[in-house]
Amino acid sequence: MNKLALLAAAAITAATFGSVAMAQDMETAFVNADGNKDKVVSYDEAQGAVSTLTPDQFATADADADGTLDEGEFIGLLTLFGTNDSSSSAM
Ligand SMILES: [Ca+2]
Ligand SMILES: [Ca+2]
Repeated sequence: MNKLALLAAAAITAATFGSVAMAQDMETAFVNADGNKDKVVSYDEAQGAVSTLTPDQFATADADADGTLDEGEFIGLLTLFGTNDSSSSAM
């Protein structure tokens, strides 16, 4: 019984740390995508992170329609794709 409780606690811990790590991944992905470090990701920069990105998808993620993605919008874009694609899209 104690072992089960430990396993449950470990699972909860893993889930908690997993989502924190994922948030940090998203932040890292944003920093990596922002090639010129102006704190926003242009369409070209976003394509570097998501090679299959279409203008429509970019426009969907660009919530305030200013033509660039801020960190929240970029994370929204990654969420839209349901994946952290930054490692697998390397040429
Ligand atoms: Ca930029
Ligand atoms: Ca925007």
